[in-house]
Amino acid sequence: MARSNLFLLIGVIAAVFVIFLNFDSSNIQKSEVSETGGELKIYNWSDYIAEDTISNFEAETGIKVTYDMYDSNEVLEAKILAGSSGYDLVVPTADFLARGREASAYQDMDLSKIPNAKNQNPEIQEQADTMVGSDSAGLVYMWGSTGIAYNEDMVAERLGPDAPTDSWSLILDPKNAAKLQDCGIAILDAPTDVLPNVMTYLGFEGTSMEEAHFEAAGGALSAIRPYLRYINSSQSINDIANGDICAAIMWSGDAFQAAYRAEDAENGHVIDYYIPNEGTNLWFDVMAIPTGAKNVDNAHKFVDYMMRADVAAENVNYVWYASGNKAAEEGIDPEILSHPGIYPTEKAKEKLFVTPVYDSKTDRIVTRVWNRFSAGN
Ligand code: N2P
Repeated sequence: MARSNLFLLIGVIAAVFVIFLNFDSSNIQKSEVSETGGELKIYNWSDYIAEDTISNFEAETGIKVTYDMYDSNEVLEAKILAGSSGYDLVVPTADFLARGREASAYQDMDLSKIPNAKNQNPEIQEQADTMVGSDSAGLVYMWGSTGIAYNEDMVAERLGPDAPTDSWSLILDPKNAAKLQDCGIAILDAPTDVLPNVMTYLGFEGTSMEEAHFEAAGGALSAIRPYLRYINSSQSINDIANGDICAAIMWSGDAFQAAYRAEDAENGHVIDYYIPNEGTNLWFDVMAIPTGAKNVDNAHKFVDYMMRADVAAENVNYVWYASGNKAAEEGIDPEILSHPGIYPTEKAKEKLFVTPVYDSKTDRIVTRVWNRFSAGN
């Protein structure tokens, strides 16, 4: 074959190959799009969903989920208020959702696209809606309390049989904190959950927005600051389960997850949780869609999936928080449903309150008091 013909042949073969490749890859892309059903970017609390919920949702819908986690409303709020967080679905606590909506950082949820919204517990949903000032801001995922988790043996060894394992004083009284220092005390890094409860311990209303009450709460926290191992909202689950800390201000479900992890590991640590008799705050975490979300339809599909009774029950059975979903109750482990630390009794409810929506002035006070305490000043 003449050299020029050989080049021509190679050129033709290369061109056919390139056309074939392009044709092939465009086909692959097309079939991926139709198979995947697009994307969804979720930002949720850590330790807040069953292990297989996301993969089951992906398998069922073909939607590709990116799932990131946070452990603080403040971190979520900073991202959402900065705009273009990139998330399609997030789970703020109702007071933070209310503030975010005031700043137009969230869009309405279209409940007509969520048939399983019918499964919601109207009493729970109404409390969140009232706080947020809208009935289409989102659906309550889970709710719970803030209380104290402790290691039965370690605390009894240090404080004796009369340890006040029904009061905030177990941690907030400096005399007790000093005795528990060596086995480790942790506190949630959650000013809007901790400060109001310190106020109830001091005899003020947990719903107070008075500067002097926040200052007093900050002072009480500073008095125990030297005895604290750390201030963090996600580390204490494993640490208390492993016996690395012995008492912690924690959220209800996290404390029960810790108790369960210890039991599972058969490491001999018995972890208990109580709602202090001075009272505590109940909170409601709401699935909500930020303004500017790119995959709004998929966010609705995901919320609808999460609202299915069986899916909601599986999540509760895994994370040990109370569900916003009434229909799920049939599938929830009876031990969880009847546990007063998870679903508080009517009597306990008398002492419970919900942290109010702080205006910007109160928010500044909270931030100042909290920063001073966490810095150890
Ligand atoms: C889950 C924490 C949940 C909630 N680890 C606090 N609102």
